[in-house]
Amino acid sequence: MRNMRMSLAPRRAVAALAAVLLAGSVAACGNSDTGASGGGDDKIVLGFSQVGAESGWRTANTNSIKEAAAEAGIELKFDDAQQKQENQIKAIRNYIQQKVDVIGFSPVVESGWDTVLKEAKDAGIPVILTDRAVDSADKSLYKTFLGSDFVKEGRLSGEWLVENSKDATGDVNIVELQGTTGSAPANDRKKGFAEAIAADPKLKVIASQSGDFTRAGGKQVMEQFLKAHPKIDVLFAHNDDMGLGALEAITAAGKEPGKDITIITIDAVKDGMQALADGKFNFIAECSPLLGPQLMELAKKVHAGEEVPPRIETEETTFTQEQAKAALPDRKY
Ligand code: GYE
Repeated sequence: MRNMRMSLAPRRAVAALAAVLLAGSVAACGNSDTGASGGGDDKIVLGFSQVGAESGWRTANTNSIKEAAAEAGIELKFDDAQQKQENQIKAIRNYIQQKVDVIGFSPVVESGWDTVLKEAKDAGIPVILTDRAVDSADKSLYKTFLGSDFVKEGRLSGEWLVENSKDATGDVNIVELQGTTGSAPANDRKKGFAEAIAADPKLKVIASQSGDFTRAGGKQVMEQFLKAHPKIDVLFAHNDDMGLGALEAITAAGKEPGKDITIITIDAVKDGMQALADGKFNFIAECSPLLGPQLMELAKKVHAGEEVPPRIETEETTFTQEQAKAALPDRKY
């Protein structure tokens, strides 16, 4: 008897709770229905996990995303992971818990995302990759990847060097400042560049190290390169910021950037373009950070359950010193 009474009471409580919850969810549905037809609050909520604030490119990218979200009427939850994968995983788990509508995400490194992406998938939350790729074999863990072709950027940089080293006699010694270790742009830019310069055996990479995509990193590693290698002919930096940091080290070592050492970088942010126009850099392969508007379009589409292409590539160009001078006055970032 006692047992029965005890088991009945909770059952009734559970039923009552279920009724309340059901009523609540019906009411919620009702609200969002009226919202769709009558101007209520049915905003799409996008949780975005950003890599960090390591470079001019990243700042422009963050601004583009924030502005585009406001323009598209999308509620943006934004987290800066300070270039740490564990912070990104934490942010994504928070978004899952908060039941956001869509998760957007620029992965700091390529590996190690399967578990958390699976959690998002199981929760029924679509994920959009922007800017950087993941190496997950299971492509169903995300809806699409919007961003640049980093291998191409590396290749275009290498091809320019091959073309402009034709008259050089003897070895051309190249040092390389890599981006963040394990990141898609560092892996791919290195690969594309190496493939292109293989066309000319006198082009030799004599040192290659990560400067973590930052000015401070670029300066510090370039100082080491200059100490260790008396003859450096070319610097290939995986982004403008590392190249800009390296400029300080080169000048401090009594060398003239752009003349004694040819400098090739990637991104084409304003400060990089200024250095190119000033003759301190020699060539930049562009990488566009203005991904916000396309990201918002994609967020709307995946939220509506529409099919989207699995890969969307950003359009970009390259700049010589003369082209930088012409483009600089209109450069927005
Ligand atoms: O080139 C660099 C930034 O992932 C394309 O990250 C991006 C890279 C960009 O820190 O400046």
